[in-house]
Amino acid sequence: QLNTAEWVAACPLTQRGCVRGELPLKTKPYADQKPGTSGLRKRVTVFQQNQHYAENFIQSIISVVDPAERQAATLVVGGDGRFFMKDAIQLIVQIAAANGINHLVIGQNGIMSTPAVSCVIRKIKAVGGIILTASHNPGGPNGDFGIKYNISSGGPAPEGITNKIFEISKALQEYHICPDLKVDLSKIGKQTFEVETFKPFIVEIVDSVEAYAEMLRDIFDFPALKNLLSGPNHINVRLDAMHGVVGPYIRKIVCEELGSPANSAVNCVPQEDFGGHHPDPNLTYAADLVNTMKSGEYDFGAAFDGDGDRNMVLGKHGFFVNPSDSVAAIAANITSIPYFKKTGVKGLARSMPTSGALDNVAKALQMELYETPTGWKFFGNLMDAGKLSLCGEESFGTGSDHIREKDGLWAVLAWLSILATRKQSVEEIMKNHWQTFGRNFFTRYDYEEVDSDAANKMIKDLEAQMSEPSFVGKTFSSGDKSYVVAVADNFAYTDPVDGSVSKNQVNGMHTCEIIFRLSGTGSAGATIRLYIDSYEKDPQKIYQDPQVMLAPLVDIALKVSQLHERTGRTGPTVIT
Ligand code: G16
Repeated sequence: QLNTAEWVAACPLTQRGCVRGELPLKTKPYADQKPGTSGLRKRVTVFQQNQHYAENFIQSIISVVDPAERQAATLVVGGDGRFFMKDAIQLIVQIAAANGINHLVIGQNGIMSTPAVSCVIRKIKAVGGIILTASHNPGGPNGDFGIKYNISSGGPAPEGITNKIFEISKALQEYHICPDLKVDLSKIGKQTFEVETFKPFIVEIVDSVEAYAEMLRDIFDFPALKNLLSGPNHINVRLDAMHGVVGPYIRKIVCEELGSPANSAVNCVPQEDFGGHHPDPNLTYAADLVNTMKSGEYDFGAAFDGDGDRNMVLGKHGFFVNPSDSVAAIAANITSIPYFKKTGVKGLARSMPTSGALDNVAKALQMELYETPTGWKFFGNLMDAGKLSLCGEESFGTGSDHIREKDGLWAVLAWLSILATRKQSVEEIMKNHWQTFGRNFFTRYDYEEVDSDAANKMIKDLEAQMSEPSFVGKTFSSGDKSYVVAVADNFAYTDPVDGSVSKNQVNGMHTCEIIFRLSGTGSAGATIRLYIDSYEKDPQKIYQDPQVMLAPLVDIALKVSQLHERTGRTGPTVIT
């Protein structure tokens, strides 16, 4: 095996300085490159310190593009600006060139949000895209990195393809690379390179925001939004990009174009370590925004995650809109968004642990409702088949069939459209919603980085407990509340479009649902999620504090699972 320098020396250079790529480099396969809920996410050190680790995974992704199609293929590449992103992009360029991919479209300086990558893939009809992000996980040299493959629809690769990538990675003995090929990521325009035996290889650096902004102009009523944000009776907004990728998008679209003052947007310069913070838009990690909103100075607040696909919406005084309620409220007010007037509403969907708030709207408005496993990729098939227009997840994801990823800024403009139409506050809109549809009290407890063996054993024992014939019908009590188990199951999903089956998605007790699930996006140990959903339609009871309302169910869930005893934890890391 040659090291890179020896290999370069042994290979003839072409006239533009690119080493021919046909000569493969030897490597050894890794056994742990199985993509999770959304791509391969690991500590940066795993990518940096293991020889050829990143190269192997990139080669495995590119290997799923049919060799016969590569000379006509365009791939979109972009990331959330985190540490190691630029190194990874240079590797993608070198490996794509050596594998005969013809054309890469890359965001300037590598920056492109996950929804923007999805938008560009669709717009230019690329064969797919590679997104460099670990989403809401922390970044920096000791943080996380991630690589994710999206297909030509613009959506995350479905399990059939991620399994194929995994199989290739486990057997990989060599990869192809042009190690001398370097691109200038800062310069907008086309750079062409000669690669022997292939057509000239084109790398096109594009503005990170423009195509995405153009799409939003077509979806929303920009003059109405401009009036809301900068007209005579404008509202005050506070948008926190959390040093993630969405900063440049907020500045260009919300500030420059819709006229919101520059100081309404904070933390808008993407940083490699997200300023040392956790770029996760929830009540714990976006506490700065929550506290600022409590002052009452702002009417509307929102935070976004590292790659710009998640969002958290707050009203004046920090009124929190639970993500499961957020998608339900958007559905109930869908005519405020011009896009849906054009396309019609084909159906609604939510992931299984997401509360049933959306189901109530679907029922009332007689719309089709789909319940999928966790992971945005499951919505893509339904959208491609023309069955789904609007969907959301409890994990702060909201979006529609305008692209095939969840879309943080889209969700914020959707909410602002509702505010502009209804001329009410966020709190009034939500209270009105609960009066009309009833309220699903919802909470999620996250136990991050617990011991994997303990977490797996807990789930296994829960499965065994639930499959005992006497489990259904059992009564559990906490204080003066008692609940009878009506259903106990392990959620499985058969895709209504292609018939593919996803098993073992969750263990749960439905009806007043208590759900236990292991996260698929962590990078170390295991993260246990406990989800609780309880529906209330009595107007006297719908304004209670969810944590008070749900306390007995939390207590029962902890007793049944022995979660604290088994993990040695005394409480969750994050409560939503
Ligand atoms: C990803 C998926 C989401 C999913 C979330 C769940 O989000 O895109 O559809 O809801 O993971 O995460 P977990 O498995 O940890 O519960 P993201 O924003 O991390 O790409």
